[in-house]
Amino acid sequence: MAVLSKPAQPAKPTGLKVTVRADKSLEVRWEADGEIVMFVLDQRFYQMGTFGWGKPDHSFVHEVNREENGCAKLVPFPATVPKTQPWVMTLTLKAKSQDGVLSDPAEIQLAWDDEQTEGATSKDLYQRSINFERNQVAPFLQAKRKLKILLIGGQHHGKSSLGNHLDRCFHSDLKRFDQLDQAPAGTDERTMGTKSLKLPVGSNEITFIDTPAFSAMDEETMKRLHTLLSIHTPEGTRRQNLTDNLEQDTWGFSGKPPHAAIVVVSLLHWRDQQDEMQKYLRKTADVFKNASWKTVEFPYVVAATHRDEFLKDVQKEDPMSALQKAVAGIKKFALTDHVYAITNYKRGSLASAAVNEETFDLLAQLAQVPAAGCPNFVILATLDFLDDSTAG
Ligand SMILES: Nc1nc2c(ncn2[C@@H]2O[C@H](COP(=O)(O)OP(=O)(O)OP(=O)(O)O)[C@@H](O)[C@H]2O)c(=O)[nH]1
Ligand SMILES: [Mg+2]
Repeated sequence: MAVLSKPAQPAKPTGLKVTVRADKSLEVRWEADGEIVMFVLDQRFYQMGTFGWGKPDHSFVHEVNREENGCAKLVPFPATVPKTQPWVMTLTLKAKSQDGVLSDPAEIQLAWDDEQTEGATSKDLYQRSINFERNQVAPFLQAKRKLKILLIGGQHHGKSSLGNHLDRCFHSDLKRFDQLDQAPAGTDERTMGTKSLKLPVGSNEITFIDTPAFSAMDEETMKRLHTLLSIHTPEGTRRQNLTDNLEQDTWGFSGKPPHAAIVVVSLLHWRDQQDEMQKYLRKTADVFKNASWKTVEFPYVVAATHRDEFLKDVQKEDPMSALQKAVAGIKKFALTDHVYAITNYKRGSLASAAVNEETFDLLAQLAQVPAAGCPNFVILATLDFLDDSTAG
């Protein structure tokens, strides 16, 4: 009697890649060798935070005929999955032979925050701006003090994008054009000199000062950062001009020094260059802790940017836990509990309730710090006769 040989298992597809379009439809591409007639793509959605706990909340199977479609599939976002919730999505791709035998799976995981509708986006941002103005920042601004906040950090961590993000949030309008130049990914340094961005808060304003990158935290850079924290710097000041001239302007007669700073740290840099980032943050924190008169620390918070890319790229793990772990690590090395994970909104994007909340928590924290005893606040009480036009 002839022995029937078992049909061979096809090779697993390779190079599985997914691009997420703005409407969250997926461009899926891969490569495959051998006698394959079809691919089976299994798509599963888990509510963020429940991933790894059992059954998916939604699942879909897509079949791709190799002869007709090759090794690619455009997968629309399913109408039954609400975009207003954060999701973890897994894609499992198997090749199928003529004999109906399936290959081992190639897998990829993606995740993203909730997405508000256009109407909900402007309503939520408007409400948060009003609350911030009335409850958080009013006591400081009512005393006619203009809050000046520095945006500092390494190259391409998202300092200028944070300025644009805050501008869009304060105006409750994510369609606003960029106010500060951002760097296309991978290019040279974008911001070469300090640039102010004044944002309206009721009848007052907060000035955010975008700065050139402070990348390697060597002794020279630390001195320059110290100078930047301690004196008023005219618009357009370049990094190399921040010499240690603290003695010349201790009392800020040429203008008011900044009140606080946002240290901008990309979660992607933190993930990929952790040793380097740990040293960088510790040295930056050292400068803040010893900024003015070496007795009182300079107020700062940390914006951990690229939350969207970070969540999207987490594989085989609950993305929210991975994010919390990264934030905890940044807190430890930046020597502060005030670390907020955000996505800098680009023009035309939709907001996420989670990101709006982190953004306004960061701002609320910043508004608390100067009133609570920043040394510059004490100086300002005596220097309020200064014309604001000199204050930059
Ligand atoms: N996906 C995503 N991209 C971001 C985010 N923040 C910034 N980017 C992108 O990261 C790149 C660098 O952003 P910039 O704002 O120019 O960074 P920078 O720190 O001002 O850069 P320099 O001025 O050159 O030091 C740009 O391509 C931004 O669009 C974010 O939260 N998410
Ligand atoms: Mg910049």
